[in-house]
Amino acid sequence: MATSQTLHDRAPDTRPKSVGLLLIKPSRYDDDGYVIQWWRSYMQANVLSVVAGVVVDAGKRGALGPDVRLETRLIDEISEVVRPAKLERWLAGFDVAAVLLVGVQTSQFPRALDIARPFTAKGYPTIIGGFHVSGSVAMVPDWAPAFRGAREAGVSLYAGELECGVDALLNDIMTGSVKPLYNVLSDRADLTEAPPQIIDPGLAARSVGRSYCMEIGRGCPFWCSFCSIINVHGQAMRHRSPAAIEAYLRDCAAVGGRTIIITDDNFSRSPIWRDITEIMGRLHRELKIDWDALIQTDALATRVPGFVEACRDAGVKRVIIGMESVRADNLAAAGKGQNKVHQMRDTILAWKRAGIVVLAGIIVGFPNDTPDRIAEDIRHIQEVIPIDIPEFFVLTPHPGSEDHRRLLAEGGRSTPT
Ligand code: B12
Ligand code: SF4
Repeated sequence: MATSQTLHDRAPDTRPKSVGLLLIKPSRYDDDGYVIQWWRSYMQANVLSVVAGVVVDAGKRGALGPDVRLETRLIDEISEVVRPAKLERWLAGFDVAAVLLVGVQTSQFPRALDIARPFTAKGYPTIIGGFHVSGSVAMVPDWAPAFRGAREAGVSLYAGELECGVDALLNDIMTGSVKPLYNVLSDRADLTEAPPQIIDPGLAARSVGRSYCMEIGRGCPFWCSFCSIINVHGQAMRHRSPAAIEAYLRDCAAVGGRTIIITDDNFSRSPIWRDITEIMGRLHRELKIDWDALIQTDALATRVPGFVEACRDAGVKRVIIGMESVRADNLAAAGKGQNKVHQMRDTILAWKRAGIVVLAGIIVGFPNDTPDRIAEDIRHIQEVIPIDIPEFFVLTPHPGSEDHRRLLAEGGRSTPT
């Protein structure tokens, strides 16, 4: 039952003195129902370090009350087995404890619920946040029926960015009054003031190349209809301060971090790409660090004057491009008219001339696609477009995307979870 009590209303001797927050980034099930796990993850989970940074900062600011000891435990299930009994023993060591299921995407939501159940059964407040909840609440008018499973399991949902509602959530955790839903979607975090993401060498060690993710900003100015980013993080480009990014990179370097995954969806559209590449180049010279950085960007990025060269000099070794299709009709259907089929080859060659490995995302399953057309497209890519690593995805209308909204309006159904 929700109350309006705040921590500061309590008599000092009844205030909790220790808080344990268990942060889990769930994996997902494969087609046979097994949890997908790897010895090492492809890259460290950015959202874990961002969410941990926000709660640790709230603790330092006194949002948990005075003299409260906060401990966090971070698990990325892609490379670590979640053992509820062991974790419950950890949670039991605190006056107050809660479980945060972080960065939960649509494909991970069923797994997140299964992880949550043993914890809610023991009475621990358990909250799920991330793109599935945010995208659904943002774009599906009648989203609640699809979340019946969460309601029945006693799991709370959080829609929006944690920076915008962390104090209220922590207060409710501390006072035992966690609500079924938090919706802060009408707010967007001012990232120039945002707490830094934490640096966790333990998590990095569980990823290939001991990678550290780095979030420079959020948002993308384009309109692709399969994408939920624009409807959750928005089309305005927000960014952290260059000084904060420099401090983060220095801290990564201090613990031996060299592999940096820049998780921004579209680095070339970040208003501070020049600052960031300059900082990385400067640290490379000053600290003698040979960065191995990965970026994501759009296919037009090679036309931004100086961008490719600045990335090369900053230590970018791999670029992911959202190529999506080699068919103009597919690109038009996806609202991705900014990608020009006839420019693709030159785009890829520009990156390769700079010595940067090109990974390109290609979507199959557009309305006009047929097996024969897809086979023809693959041949065309092999013969004409010199991508190093093509990654194929099946077009999927994720909640939060315009495709999903339109299909629902046309009579489709959001999958119950
Ligand atoms: C990097 C990335 C990846 C990386 C992950 C690497 C890593 N280890 O971090 C890789 C390449 C592996 C990946 C894979 C996939 N991804 Co991806 N990815 C992203 C990307 C670009 C950044 C994620 C991120 O860190 N964001 C920054 C965090 C801080 O933002 P956030 O998640 O919104 O978190 C905030 C709030 O949600 C909230 N919050 C989050 N968790 C919690 C928890 C609690 C308790 C609370 C209170 C609040 C809270 O606070 C946070 C801070 O404000 C996003 C797009 C984006 N810009 O977010 C796509 C995105 C998340 N991916 C997406 C998809 C579809 C996929 C794939 C399914 C692609 C595919 N077809 O294979 C796979 C799925 C992987 C899987 N295991 O199932 C979609 C998800 C859509 C959806 N509805 O699920 C996104 C949104 C991209 C898009 N175009 O729509 N991805
Ligand atoms: S360019 Fe990428 S991030 Fe931007 S809207 Fe399109 S798919 Fe989403």
